[in-house]
Amino acid sequence: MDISRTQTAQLVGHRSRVNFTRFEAGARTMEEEVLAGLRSSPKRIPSKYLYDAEGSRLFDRICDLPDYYPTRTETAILKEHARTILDLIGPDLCIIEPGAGACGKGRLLLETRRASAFVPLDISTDFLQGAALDVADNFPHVSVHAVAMDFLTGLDSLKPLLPPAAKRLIFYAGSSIGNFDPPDAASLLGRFHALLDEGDGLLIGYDLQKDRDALTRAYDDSEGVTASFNLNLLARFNRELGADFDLSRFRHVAVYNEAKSRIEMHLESIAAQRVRVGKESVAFDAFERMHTESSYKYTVEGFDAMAAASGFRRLEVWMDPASYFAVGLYVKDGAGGSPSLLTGHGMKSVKALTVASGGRQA
Ligand code: AVJ
Repeated sequence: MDISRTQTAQLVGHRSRVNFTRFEAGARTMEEEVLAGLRSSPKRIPSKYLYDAEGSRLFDRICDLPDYYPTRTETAILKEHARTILDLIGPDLCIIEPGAGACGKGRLLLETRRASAFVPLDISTDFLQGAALDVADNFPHVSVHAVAMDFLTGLDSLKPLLPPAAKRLIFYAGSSIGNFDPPDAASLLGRFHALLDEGDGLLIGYDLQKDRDALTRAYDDSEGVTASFNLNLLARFNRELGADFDLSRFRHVAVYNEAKSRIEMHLESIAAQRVRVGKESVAFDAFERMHTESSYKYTVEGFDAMAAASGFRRLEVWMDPASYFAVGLYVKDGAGGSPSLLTGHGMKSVKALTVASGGRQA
């Protein structure tokens, strides 16, 4: 994807600590991408299209569901350990948060007062601009540079914009890394690595392998919110691509693919049918599925290995008592790592630290 235009604006008034940059991408259109996925076999749709305004609203509701353990578990881990985590990297941090949205989790880190700069990144400007102003108002010691960009393709352009600070910390929360197939996850970690200097950190939340029942409950919740979230894809295509999906003729399916350690969301056609999408008519067999999202579940050892292959060494990992979710702190390795990293914090063994996660016991 090419970055065709850049705008930087310093927002006026007393909020001179806030900058806002927008990279506009010459993206392939949604119609092209969706049709390409519907022509392939098996059919698939890029999961990023789940997150329009309505999808983001539904996702926020998912995060509050009793059946969906990841959000509250990660939040509990961060609340309990934020200070320890940030002190392992350094006293004067620039925190870069890809996919920050409303910056909710970034705030948990800023409350420790270990950061002098905050760089939230999000593809959508909807929440970002307001959230950046709010962060600047609430954290007077922090300068905020919000960047609207597709961080999957635009990170190279970010480096020159980063505010000065002693250390950088990329904070990639919410097990978003789990949405990527392993080669893409590894390449994203590689791009994170390229944005950092030796001794800088990566703090990343990822979901852990666990029993199938707990996993399927989390992705096929009893209140049907995840089903609505998945089906909203079709409603979105009806709204934006002039498609004519009948939502009552598709159903949400969540399956744990144990061989690949991933939850898969699908939309299953309940009957043979044809659907118009843009200029094309797409045929579905009865019970044919479209794959709409994967959510990979890792082991600590597996995640460490992937991170190591991208040049990251783990300093520590925190988990809830049920080992449902992990937050790992990695450092970009290299000769001149920071003194604080060389004096005793390296390579700690896996520890399950006590936090009130509310997660179900496996
Ligand atoms: C946003 C990728 C973290 O995989 O758990 C939640 C998305 N999909 N329920 C996840 C999601 C269905 C979520 N992530």
